[in-house]
Amino acid sequence: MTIAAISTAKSPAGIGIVRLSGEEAISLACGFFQGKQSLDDPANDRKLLYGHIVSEGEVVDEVLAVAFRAPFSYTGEDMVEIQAHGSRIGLERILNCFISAGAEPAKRGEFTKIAFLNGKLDLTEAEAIIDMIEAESVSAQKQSARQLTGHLYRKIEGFRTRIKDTLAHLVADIDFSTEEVEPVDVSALITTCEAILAEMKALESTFTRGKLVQEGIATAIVGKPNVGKSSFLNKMLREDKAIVTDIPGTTRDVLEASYSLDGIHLRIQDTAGIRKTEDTIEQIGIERAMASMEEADLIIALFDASRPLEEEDMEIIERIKDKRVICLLNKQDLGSVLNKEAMEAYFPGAVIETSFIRDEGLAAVEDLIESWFLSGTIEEDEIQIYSLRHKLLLAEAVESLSKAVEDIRSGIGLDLAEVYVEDAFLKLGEITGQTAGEEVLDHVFSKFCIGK
Ligand SMILES: Nc1nc2c(ncn2[C@@H]2O[C@H](COP(=O)(O)OP(=O)(O)O)[C@@H](O)[C@H]2O)c(=O)[nH]1
Ligand SMILES: [Mg+2]
Repeated sequence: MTIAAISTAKSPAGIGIVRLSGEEAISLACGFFQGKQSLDDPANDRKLLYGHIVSEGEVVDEVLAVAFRAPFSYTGEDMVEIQAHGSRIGLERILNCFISAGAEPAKRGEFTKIAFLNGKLDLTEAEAIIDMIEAESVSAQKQSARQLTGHLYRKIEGFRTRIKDTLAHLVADIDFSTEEVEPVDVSALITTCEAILAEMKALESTFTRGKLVQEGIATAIVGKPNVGKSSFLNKMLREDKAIVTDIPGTTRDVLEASYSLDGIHLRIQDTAGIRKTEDTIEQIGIERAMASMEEADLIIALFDASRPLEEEDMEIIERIKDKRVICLLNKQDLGSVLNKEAMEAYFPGAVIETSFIRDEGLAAVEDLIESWFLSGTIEEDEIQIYSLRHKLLLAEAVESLSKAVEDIRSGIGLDLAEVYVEDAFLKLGEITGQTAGEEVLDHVFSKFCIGK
C-alpha cells in the first residue's frame, strides 16, 4: 500500500509539502512529475529535482521533488516529497492526482506509525514529535526535543535490561530449584531490584514538573470585583487585553491569555469578581471563576489593601488556602489597612504588596513564580517525563517491582516474584512500544495530525 497526504499546515504559505510513502511512491510520483531529471533514477535518490506536476496535460504547480529509497527514509519505505507552493487548493489538487492514481489517503500519524513499525523510532520518540509540533514555549520544545533524540528511550531501555537480567536469575532458580544448582543470592537480588526501583521512582517524580513545562502553568486570577484582577493581567501581558473600569463586575466571562516567563508558559485566566449577585450573567461568570480556581496550578488572589477584608474575601481565602497561591495586597497607593503579616498566616511567604497604578510589586510576583516553578532548572542531561501515559505505566511498573521485592524478602516464593518482575518489564516495554498492543498504538497515533 502507498499512502499520501499534505504534510504542511492548511493555510497559505510560501511552500507546502505533499508526501507519499510505500512501494508505489516513486512510480506514482513519476506519473505526474515532469522535469529534466527523473525521480525514477536511483542516481537521483535524495536529490531535490526541479520540475512540474502535470495532470492531463495541464500544469498544476511548479515544484521541487525528492525521492528517498527504502530503508533510508522517514518511514523506512520508499518515499517522495513534493515541495509545492503553499496553497491549500493547489496542494489538494496535487494530492488528488496521487489518490486518483491509487494512493490511499494517509490516516492520522500514519507516516510516523509506519516509521515506528519499521523500527525507525520508538514510541517515546514518536510521541515527542507531536509534542514538539504542539509545544508552546521554549522549554516545552526543548523537553520534547530531548525525548525525540531518544533520552527517555535509553533510560527506559536501561531499566528493562537490568530487570530482564533479574528475571533470568529468577527463572533459572525456579526451573532448576529441584536440581543441584547454586541457589539465587537473594540479598543481591533485593539490592539490585531496590536500586532499579529507586531510579524508576526518581524518574516518576519528574512528572509534575515535566507536565508543567509541557502544558504550561494553569494560572487563575481571582478576587472580589474591582480589586485589580484585570489590571494585573494587563500589566503582566504588557498590553490592554482585559477591560478595566471602576465599575464592579466588568469582567464576566473567563478571559484567557498566554504569557511566557523565562521560557515557561503561563496560561492565565482572568475571571469575574467573586461576590453575591442577582445578575444571571455575572452569576455564570462567577461559577466559571470558581471552576478556573479549582483547576489551576497557581492562583493569584487579589485583595484591595485600602479596605478591610469583607466576608467575600474571607470566603475566597477559605476556598484557596490549601492551594498554591500568591496573594496580592493591591492598591497600596491608596494607603493600606490590611496587615501583610496577618495575610502571611494564610499564605506563608507568598504575600506581595502591589500597586498597579504605580507599577509596584510586579517584578516580585514574577520572581516568586520563577522561584516556585523554575527553581533548580533542568540540567541539560536530566530526563523528565511529561506524558501521563508514561507516568501511569511507570507507576505500575514501580508497583509491580515493589511487590516483587516484598515477596523475595518475605520468602513467599520466587515464582510469585517472577510474575511481578515480568509485569514490570512489560509495563516499561509499553512505554517504549516494544510490548505495546495495537490499541495503545492506535491511541498514540490518533493524536497526530494527518500528514505526520
Ligand atoms: N488606586 C489604584 N487603583 C487601581 C489599582 N489597580 C487597579 N485599580 C483600579 O481599580 C479599578 C478596578 O480594576 P480592575 O482591574 O478592572 O479590577 P477587577 O474588577 O478586579 O478586574 C480600575 O478603576 C483600576 O484602574 C491600584 O493599584 N491602585
Ligand atoms: Mg476584571
